[in-house]
Amino acid sequence: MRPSHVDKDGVTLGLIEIADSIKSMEIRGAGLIARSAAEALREQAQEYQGDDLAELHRRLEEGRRSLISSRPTAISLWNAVQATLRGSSKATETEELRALVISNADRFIERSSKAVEIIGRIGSKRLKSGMAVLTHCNSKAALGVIKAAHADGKDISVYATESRPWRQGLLTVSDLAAAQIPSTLIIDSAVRWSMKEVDVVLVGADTICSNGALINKIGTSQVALAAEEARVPFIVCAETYKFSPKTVMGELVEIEERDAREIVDPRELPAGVKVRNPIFDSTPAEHIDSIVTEIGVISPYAAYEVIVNELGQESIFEANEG
Ligand code: RUB
Repeated sequence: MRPSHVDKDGVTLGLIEIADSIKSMEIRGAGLIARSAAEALREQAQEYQGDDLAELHRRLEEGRRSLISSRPTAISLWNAVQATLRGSSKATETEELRALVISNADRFIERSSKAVEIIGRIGSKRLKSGMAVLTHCNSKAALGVIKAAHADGKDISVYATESRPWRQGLLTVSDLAAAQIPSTLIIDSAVRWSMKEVDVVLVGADTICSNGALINKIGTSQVALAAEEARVPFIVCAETYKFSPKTVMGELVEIEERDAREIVDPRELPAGVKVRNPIFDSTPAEHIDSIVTEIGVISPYAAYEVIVNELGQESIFEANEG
């Protein structure tokens, strides 16, 4: 009889729950998705107490596939899973494999959390007292910069977009309120209207392509255009594991499209009307002033170097393998 905390394939219910929560967006935001995936694989390795090496490999592979397929756009998820399983094919005993996955996962989670902290410190140097920041959706990395500036005693205020249809802007203003940072919530279509009062735009990233394009919450590209028109700097806050080795190998980023019912109840629509719900978009490098990463402030055109130097040739080879 199989234990109650694993499914018929030996995948832990904890991992299945995490993959389901990523899919349903209970776990959301590219950084958190990545850390949760590493944690799920860690648990998968820890749970297996047998000594069949092939069986542990099989369980990890099942878990890997189910996590990777949970959401298609954020490369942070793929990078986290690859980093957690890196070197596993060389393990010759179950104990060695278990220990490797656990230590890889711990290292990824620690580095990822630290990266957000460092980005906060670096990015806050770009904010001066009295500045108004506009942010889109709900990005821990972007909010980390705002909070770090506030903690340094700077007087910062924030315009937060509602971010339809999931309204992550409400999370953003709650988070800011908890940190006692004044914020103003606006509907997405009020971005251009607000830009005259904004000094800088800070957004997060789901993926940064090798050509420097940013993939982030739908509407980000419109925010960038409005910022450019008003000569307001558009700055991206992104950990290096948001950069995509897959794009180096020519792969295009899949833009997730979700159920139309997230936008509108079909009963409200006349017959025959189609609804589309793409939830990310691409902002070309030319509209981006800089990217704040944990290794410093870079130009979007340095994305390729970040992928090669920080994620390594190995990740580019793995990306080629699929
Ligand atoms: C979230 C989103 C965020 C990035 C970066 O989209 O687009 O800007 O994921 O977030 P969703 P972070 O709500 O659909 O996951 O900086 O927290 O990683």
